[in-house]
Amino acid sequence: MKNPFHIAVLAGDGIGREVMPEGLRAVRAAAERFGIALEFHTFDWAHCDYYAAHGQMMPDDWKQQLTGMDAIYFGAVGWPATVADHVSLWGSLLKFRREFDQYINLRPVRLFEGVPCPLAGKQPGDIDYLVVRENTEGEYTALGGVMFEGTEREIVIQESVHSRHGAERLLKYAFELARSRPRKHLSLATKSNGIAISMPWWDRQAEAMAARHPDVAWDKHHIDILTARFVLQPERFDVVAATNLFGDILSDLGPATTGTIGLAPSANLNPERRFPSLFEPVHGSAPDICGQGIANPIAMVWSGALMLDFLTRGQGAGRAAHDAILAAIETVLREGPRTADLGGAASTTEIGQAIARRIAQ
Ligand code: GGG
Repeated sequence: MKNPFHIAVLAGDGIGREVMPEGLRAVRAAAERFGIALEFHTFDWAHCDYYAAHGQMMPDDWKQQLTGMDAIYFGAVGWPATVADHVSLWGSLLKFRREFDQYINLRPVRLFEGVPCPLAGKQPGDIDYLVVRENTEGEYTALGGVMFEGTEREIVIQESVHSRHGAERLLKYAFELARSRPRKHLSLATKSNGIAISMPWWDRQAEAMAARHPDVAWDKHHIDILTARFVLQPERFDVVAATNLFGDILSDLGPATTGTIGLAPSANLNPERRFPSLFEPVHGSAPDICGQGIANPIAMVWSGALMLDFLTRGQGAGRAAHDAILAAIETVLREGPRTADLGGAASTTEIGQAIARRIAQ
């Protein structure tokens, strides 16, 4: 095991700054208990205040500054009152994902005991799946343009990009992940009846990958009915593979069906470890609740658990640290305290402290 692991800490905007201390508290507690040496490096950029001062989200040498880091622990980005959302996102998070080739965005969705489920009749165990989102191409591009701008003839074109390399590596990761799980099932998000070039092509890529994984059962769902099935029949899902935009939408919808998006973690992975991977909550900066100290830190904490697991390749101390964090989350969600999104009145700090106490036990 590396000694120490170097972790870049970027809290970002809004509630990212409020949940980050609690994520660090949990990660530190687990690392201490299981003897994992971590060195944290805090960077005060990749947020909209930096943009206001410098006209860009990050310094020109951001990549050099992050070189040598083993992982990036990231809060949230976006402060639309001062910087347009597409500017802050493309100026920070999307740069990390693309330049560090974090082509897998792994987003677990799980209903916990003690959390009221908005879906009628669903129990923990009925909702327990992983969204594997393609993270570097697809519908997230800045390719296109505007013609006849500002006139009645205005035309906007926005391209999507789907490479064979990108689809193959995403599907290979997703099928292998499905193979490693007890149910061995994969669902592909598609829209091949309406998006008549790229989506039939994705279906064919999935068929080819499925032929290489005969032990994995798979099906495909058009994205419209897939969203309905996430709500009506979530127990059908195990691993869900999706393009960038479809995966983004599904990984907000999924956690909403488990009570709150405040629980949802994510891992932006470069599986080959050529570049640092990035771990962040699925939620954004939430300006509507920022400054009140009521944000749920569990997504940030769980993302920290994914980070420790990935750093140590899911083995030994790192796996134990991950499991201890998850066990502490489970206990706090079952017994309380709770933040406002779950009907409680506890502060962000109180939840973080309660989790850290249980990790240390
Ligand atoms: N912590 C995640 C975050 O800040 N998300 C902001 C956002 O808008 N993300 C869009 C995306 O993940 O593609």
